[in-house]
Amino acid sequence: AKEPVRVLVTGAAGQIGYALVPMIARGVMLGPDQPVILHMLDIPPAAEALNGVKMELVDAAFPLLKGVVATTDVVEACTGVGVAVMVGGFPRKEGMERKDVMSKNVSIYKAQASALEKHAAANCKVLVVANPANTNALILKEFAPSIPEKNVTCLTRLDHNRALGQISERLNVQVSDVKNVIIWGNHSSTQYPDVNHATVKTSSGEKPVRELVADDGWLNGEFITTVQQRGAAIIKARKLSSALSAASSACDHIRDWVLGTPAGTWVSMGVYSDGSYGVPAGLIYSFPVTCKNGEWTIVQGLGIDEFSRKKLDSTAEELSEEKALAYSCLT
Ligand code: NAX
Repeated sequence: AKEPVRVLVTGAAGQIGYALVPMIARGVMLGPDQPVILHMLDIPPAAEALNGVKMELVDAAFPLLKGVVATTDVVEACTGVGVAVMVGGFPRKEGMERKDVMSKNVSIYKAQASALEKHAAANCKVLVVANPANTNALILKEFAPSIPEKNVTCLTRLDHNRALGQISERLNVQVSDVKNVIIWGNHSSTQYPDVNHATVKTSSGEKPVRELVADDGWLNGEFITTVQQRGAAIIKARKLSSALSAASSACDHIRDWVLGTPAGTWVSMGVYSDGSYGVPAGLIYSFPVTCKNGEWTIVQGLGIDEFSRKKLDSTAEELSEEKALAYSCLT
């Protein structure tokens, strides 16, 4: 039998946490034959609720779940973890300045970076979900210099899956037959959902999404804004932000990273830019990636037309500004 992997979920008493921990305990993230020990971290005001989640995990009697640590102690939470899913953060409240929210998250991610660096398992893989996800991941990377930069990523898979979902609804095809959309850039409304290389599996082979949809007006307009604004649409409908879709996409992100992407398929991940596609190096930016042997690689050589170029650049610009703002909070 395999040794259990310790999986950290921060912000585990929150609503994404509540959807995510049972998925991990069922093997959705690391596979149906991989035992896990869940490490759940939250802050003292949420300690009692966190303990309630632990009680429910015990009650659900998950066969793969070999232990649960529920704690408000960052060191205990980080010790020995092989996967860290960072969902905890400081949300933007009404009337708050962007800089104040950034400053709170910078101090959270700085502290948690140090704890992970000192106490996590070697080669720990980190996924940041909490917003501003790209910039929180960048801060975590900066303050955990001994964690390889390849191991620090942020979640844009939810946006990627939303794009697949929109194409599948529009064409009335199975979502599993749609592939190779791309989310470029920031997990924010400046992200660029790109279908120029996306295909659909049909009875007569793979066909480009552009050819099947045959409506560039929709693809260059409403499709993009629907994906960009989907988070806001969910809040409007549910009075709460996306949770089950975020949790499911976080599992997809880690599963593909650890177990590999299928041949001929890429996914979107926020990763440390090496300058590919003219994106400034030193940002955490969402790119198309393939994964093999536990490592992601940016897909190279895709054509970028003029329309796309502008969108890649403007989301990069926003990330550069966020980075500058985050650094201005470090005193
Ligand atoms: P909740 O407010 O329900 O949960 C957040 C939890 O984090 C709370 O229990 C809180 O006590 C805890 N927390 C706060 N500070 C902490 C700290 N320093 N250490 C540990 N835990 C801490 O929010 P939820 O709806 O679960 O969303 C969590 C985060 O995901 C938010 O930042 C949200 O903006 C972000 N999202 C990111 C998405 C993505 O695709 N990247 C999509 C969904 C979501 O909006």
